[in-house]
This record gives sequence, C-alpha cells and structure tokens, in this order.
Amino acid sequence: MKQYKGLIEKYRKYLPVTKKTPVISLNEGNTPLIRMNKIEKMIAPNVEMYVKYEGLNPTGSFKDRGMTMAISKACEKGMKATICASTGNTSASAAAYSARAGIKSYVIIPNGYIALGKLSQAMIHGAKVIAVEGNFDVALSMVKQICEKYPIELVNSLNPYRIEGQKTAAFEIIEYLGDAPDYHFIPVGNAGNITAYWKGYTEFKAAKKSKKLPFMMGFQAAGSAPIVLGKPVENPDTLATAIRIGNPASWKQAEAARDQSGGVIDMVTDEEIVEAYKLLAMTEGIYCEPASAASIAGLIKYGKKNCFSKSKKTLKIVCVLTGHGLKDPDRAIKSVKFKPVVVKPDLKSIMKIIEK
Ligand code: AN7
Repeated sequence: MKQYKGLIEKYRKYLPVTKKTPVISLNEGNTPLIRMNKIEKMIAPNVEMYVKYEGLNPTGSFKDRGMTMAISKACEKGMKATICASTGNTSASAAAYSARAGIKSYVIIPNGYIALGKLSQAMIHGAKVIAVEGNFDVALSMVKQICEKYPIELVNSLNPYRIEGQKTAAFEIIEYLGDAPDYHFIPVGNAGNITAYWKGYTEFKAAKKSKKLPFMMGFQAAGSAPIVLGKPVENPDTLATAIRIGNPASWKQAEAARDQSGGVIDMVTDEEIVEAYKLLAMTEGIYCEPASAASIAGLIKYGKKNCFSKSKKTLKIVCVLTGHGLKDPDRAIKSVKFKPVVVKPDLKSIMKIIEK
C-alpha cells in the first residue's frame, strides 16, 4: 500500500514547487468529507450536506495546508526563522512546521484572546510567543514591519504560498464528490481561506476536473464583520476568537470570490455560532471550534430564509470545519448546562444521577 505523504506530493503538479524544494510535511491534507444526515434534514428536503473536517489535520486546523507550502518555500530560500501574527491556529501550525524544519519560530498573539489548546501548541513546539496588548490587526501590522527590516519569513496568509497550499482542500472536495458542490460555506477571518478555496475551485474547473463552481458563502462573526459592514472594525469582538479580526488582509480577494461566484459574505451572531457548535457535537458527533461553527450557523441562517427549498434538484452543500474542538475546551465546558456531578463512590449514588 502506498502511504499518503501530504498535499505537496499529492498535488505537486498544481503547486509552485520544484525537485529542489525541500518538502517539510506532517502528512497534512486528505481530510474526510462527512455527510450530515441529521442536520441536512433540518435545512431543506433537497439538501445533501457535508462537512470538510479540517480539524483532523496534524495540528488540528486547515492552516497546516498552507504551512507545509510556506515553510518548505522558506527553507528553499534558506530562511532560518519564521514569524506570524495569530489568533492561535496559525501560530500552532507555524510553530510545528518550523520545529520540523529545524528553524526558529516567533509568534505574536493578542494577549488574552487565544484558546488554550492553541497556545499550548505554540509553546510545546518551541516558538517564542510574544503577547501584545492589542488585537490581531495590531499584531499583524507589527509583523509586517518586522519582516520589512529583518530576514524572517512572514507565514501569515499574506504569504502567497499559504494560499497555494490551502487551495488543495477544494481539489479534495471535487475529487470526492466528482464535481464541485453547489454551495460552499466557510468562516471568514483574515479571509485567506475563502480566497484559497475559490482559487482551488476555479483552477480545477479550468483543468476540466470539475464542471461547476460553487456559490461562495462566507461568514464573519457579527462583532467582527468588517467585510459585511464595508469598513474596518476597530475593536472586533466575538467568542469565536479565531475570527476576531477587524481588518482582514485578503479583504479584496474575499469580495472577488463572493462576486465572481454569485455568493455572499454575511454574519452570524455569537448565539447562532454556539447553537450550531452544540448542534453539530450533540447530533452528529463532530467537535469543531466555535469559529468553525460559523459555517454551520450560516447554513442554518440561509436554510431559514428558504434559500434552498426553491430548487427542484438535490443541492450539494459543503461546510468547512476549519479547526478541531479540542483547541478550545473552555468554550465547550462553558456551553453545556449539565456539568459533571461529584458523588460518593457507590452504585446507589451513581444510579440516582442516571435515573434522574
Ligand atoms: C478555526 O490563526 O487568522 O479567513 O491567526 O483559526 O483564512 O483567516 C485563524 C483563522 C477560521 C479564518 N477558522 O480563516 C490565525 C487566524 C479558524 C481559524 C479562520 C481561522 P481566514
């Protein structure tokens, strides 16, 4: 049996790599597309719904797809250090891939707004973690200034190789479904991922690997929705800390994906995000982080608007679950009413709770 060796080996033909590029990989990509039999029935009778479970990448988020490319290309250039601003997942991925490459990693995070799992990853992989008293947008502006002056590779999605790696998720969806889906739902933060998926879908269509293009349906959190509002948000706020971003770097590209596909960029409230997050976990057995649930919340919102039931054909819908639920266990514990009950170690006490 041939072992899967990561997305650079699989999609080499479609990526800007050569024989000389040292491939830094953790066998990322190849994540499952899972049918949501219960939730699809709540959306509309003619809907076939799937999640692309990107939380199953090596560091638990889609960032690994971009990072294998960014770090491989940094090594090809002979760079000895990487830096990123991050709401958490980019830093976890950059730290892991930099460790694997044997180069230094610096990460700048907004102090107090990083989920615990993500922080632990950056730390254990040996990154130098710097927490600024400011939000992600402030951190990104610092990082850009540093990279102008010092020979450190910027590995945020401003790095074009990140987008190249991330577009492979669209390739996988097309290969699995035999064509692109009708609708693609995705959370939007810094807007790199929606840019990457659109690039992937359009490239595979041009290569005649698919016939159609999906409507791109991007969702920001209501308290951090600059693209929806049409202006930067100075103090972005949402419990979905991964997408707590007020001035997305790929703003224009996200609008282009929306407009070229005929889709939307809209917002969902924190309440809608948590509701979708719990629904997915409790009815389908899938644990994602809150930001990821924005795609599901968006689908529920458009289902309620009868967006799909007007169509006579079966509509295929893919929602991207960008990060694993274990990234942010604090949010899960805060979201569930039934807390563990402490009892004496005897059957009677335990049965009392079970039978309640
Ligand atoms: C789980 O890690 O921006 O729209 O610094 O972690 O491509 O930014 C994370 C973003 C969605 C938004 N879901 O993707 C970072 C960071 C999760 C994320 C997004 C992020 P983009």
